[in-house]
Amino acid sequence: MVDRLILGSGPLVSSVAGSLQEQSGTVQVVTADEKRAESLHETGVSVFKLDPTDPATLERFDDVDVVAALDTAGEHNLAAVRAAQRVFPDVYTLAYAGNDSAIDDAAFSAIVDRVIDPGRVTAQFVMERAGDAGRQMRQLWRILRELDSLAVVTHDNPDPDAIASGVALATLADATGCDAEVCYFGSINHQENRAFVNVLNLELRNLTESSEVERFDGLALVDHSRPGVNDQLPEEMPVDIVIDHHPPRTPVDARFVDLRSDVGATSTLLVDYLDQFGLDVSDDVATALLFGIHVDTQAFSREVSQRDFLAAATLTPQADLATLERIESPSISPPTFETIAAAIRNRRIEGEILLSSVGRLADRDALAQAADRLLMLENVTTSVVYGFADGTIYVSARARSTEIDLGETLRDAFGKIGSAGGHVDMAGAQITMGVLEATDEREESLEQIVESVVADRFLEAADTYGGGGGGHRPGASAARRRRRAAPDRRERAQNGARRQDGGTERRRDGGGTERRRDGGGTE
Ligand SMILES: [Mn+2]
Repeated sequence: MVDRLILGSGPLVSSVAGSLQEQSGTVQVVTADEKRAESLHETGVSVFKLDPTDPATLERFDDVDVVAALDTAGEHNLAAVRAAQRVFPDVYTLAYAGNDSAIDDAAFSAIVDRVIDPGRVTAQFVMERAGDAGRQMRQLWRILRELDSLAVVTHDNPDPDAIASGVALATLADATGCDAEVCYFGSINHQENRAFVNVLNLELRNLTESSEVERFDGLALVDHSRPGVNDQLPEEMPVDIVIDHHPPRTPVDARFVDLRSDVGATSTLLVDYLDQFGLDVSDDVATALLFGIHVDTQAFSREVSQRDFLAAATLTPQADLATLERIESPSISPPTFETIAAAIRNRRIEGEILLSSVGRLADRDALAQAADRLLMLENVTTSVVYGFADGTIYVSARARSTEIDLGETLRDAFGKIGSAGGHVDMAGAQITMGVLEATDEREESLEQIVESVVADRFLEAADTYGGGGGGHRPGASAARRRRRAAPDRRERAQNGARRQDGGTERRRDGGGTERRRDGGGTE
């Protein structure tokens, strides 16, 4: 039995036969070229030095699965396929059309099951790289080539998408001879993000001073687009490269700008560049990028595009899914566990709103996680968890109701006494306690103060702003009616809050980002 019969002479015959050798099944080459036959024989390929266009030659084979006629000359391939079809009438045939225009395309495709047209393949390859689509890639390449070193800065308290994009851009830079380092301000606190960095051996530099960036030849921003907004760089710092998927609020100034808000993750854009550059990345980087897309699109459910799926598909063969599994279910630190426990224990429910004070905070990132968990409770559509540390009250809120706009509600409740902001479905606030903590040593009363400051104000604002309070509150239904009557505002709030933050509070960037981003730090 011969699985694959390869007919003809030329370099394609050798390369295809060589590759097929490594797969299961048998490969048989028939070529009239003596030299080709010899060299193939030396590499261990089974070869007959015979005329492949003669049916009598092919009769010695049976059970052929596929015939590939790969001679340099198209007309030889046509003749070979004709011969093969006489001997094996039902076999699947592939043929290389060759470079000569002497043969008629139509005749070719009438006979052969699948024609390989080198002109079309080459044109497509060239168009992808020399056409409009390749313009960005070439420009990026040129800038990277110019720079000796590059600081790739993520947004503060980077999430997996920012980290993975940074690492991928550094890989691109390295390939052009530019020495790149991925840098960030803030911290990586969430256990999942820490596991992500550690397990995948991602090299990141934690910056404390913006002057540390000055020793680099160039500056790139990933997953955000302006210096000084969601990073600690001076606003006027010149930027060489911006790659981001958040729509900018103001024009972005850099030598190279790639802002595509129609994709779900910056990692997707980086996969595109890696592909266009023809670069292979390490398994760790592939895994990181896949995780970045996974997290930012909330497992391909939120703001996901065809490009995100394609990028993920490209990464999947290389990505280590077992490692991803380990990252996704990291162990939780005892203080975080305690905070979640306290939040569950201390919960009170007003309609569909769950409020819980956790008291003094050991780990601020635990707050966001507690709010996430408590939102899972039956009949609860909004969770608000708060605690205090270092003279500041921290609030983390989550909603799964479409009736309430958390960002607006928190701004309304705490904007005047602190900083607040965020998205429709997740938001945060912080309120400086000022003299309160200093004058009162007793924790019990502190907690009472926190309770009245946070819970009362939130409920009041929710009445005016949302209706997440559910049916029992008379104001809520009125607010609901108002909201329904004004769908424009609603829509704007949703789009705006979700997308214009220049970084968003992804669940996994934990309280860190929430506190900086949603805490009034945005424009
Ligand atoms: Mn992102």
